Amino acid sequence: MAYMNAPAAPIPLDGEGESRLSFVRQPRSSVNAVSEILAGLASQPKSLSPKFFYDSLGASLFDRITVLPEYYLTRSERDIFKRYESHIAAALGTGRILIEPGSGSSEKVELLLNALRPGAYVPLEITESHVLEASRNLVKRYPWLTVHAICADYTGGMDLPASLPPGQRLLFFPGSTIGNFEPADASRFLREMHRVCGDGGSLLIGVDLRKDEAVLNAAYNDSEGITARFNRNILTHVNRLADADFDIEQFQHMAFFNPIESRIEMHLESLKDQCVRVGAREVQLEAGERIHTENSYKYTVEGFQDVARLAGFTPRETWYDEAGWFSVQLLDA
Ligand code: AVJ
Repeated sequence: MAYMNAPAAPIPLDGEGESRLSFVRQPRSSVNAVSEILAGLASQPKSLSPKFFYDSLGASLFDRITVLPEYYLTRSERDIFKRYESHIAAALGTGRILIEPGSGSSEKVELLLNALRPGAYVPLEITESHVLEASRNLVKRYPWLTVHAICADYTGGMDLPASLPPGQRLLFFPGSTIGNFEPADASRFLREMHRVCGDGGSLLIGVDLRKDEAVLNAAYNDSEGITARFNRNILTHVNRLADADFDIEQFQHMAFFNPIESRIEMHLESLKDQCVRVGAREVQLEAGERIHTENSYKYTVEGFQDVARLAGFTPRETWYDEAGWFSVQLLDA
């Protein structure tokens, strides 16, 4: 990759911390977004990648989901980080090179920064404004912290700049984002994280667990309808990305637990026979036909550890919230 060897040029900062922040950017691939959208809508059943949920409205709707009474995932994980902060830090030691794919606003890592005291923090985030704002705030708030920010789509693999400081690596992948990956893609991504970990590296990962179906179904069908708005907003985003004319009023949110696949599925169900223009193409939908927008796999601890072992990891420790609904797992590369 061309960007791999590009020097990490320090970006200008007004305030303090400039010398502790560098930034590199992977060449944009928005052309691929359009062909990915078209391919998904041409397949049977129709689908859209959940990564298209997150335009700025989608990101703020997701933030509202995380504080809903029914959506326990974020709360449970935060409880684990707070409660076991010192255990996690003791297991990992300080001075690690802390790498976070899909870092967003870097909120979660802050819960562990003081305890982990990493040698450097390396956030990888597709939205440049998010990674820059988060990184600027971090170097201001943590005067000892060095940040190497990378704007990249990690789903295509992680090509880290050769200029990263040496040291034992810690990959941080919270939020049960791994649940969005199909089993084959989860295996592939775990192998990729194993490669990036290198010798002596570790992975700290948040994994949502299989539980009572009523709890799972409620978490994705909240009474305020925020998840429904989040789901339908993918069409608004696709309208902009691919010059399409979806009318979100003509689609209904649908989310349910599929026990055979052990996953929550989200779909958008067409309320009528309709024809939608997507760029130069036309997409036909029948009444009741669905567009599959997300899977959120729910693992058992043992089931996830088996997958991780096949990717080369050795499970070391697992921490749970009080209800035992969510897990944070430490795996050695
Ligand atoms: C961010 C992928 C963990 O699957 O629970 C929340 C996204 N979708 N409500 C999840 C989501 C619907 C969330 N992850």
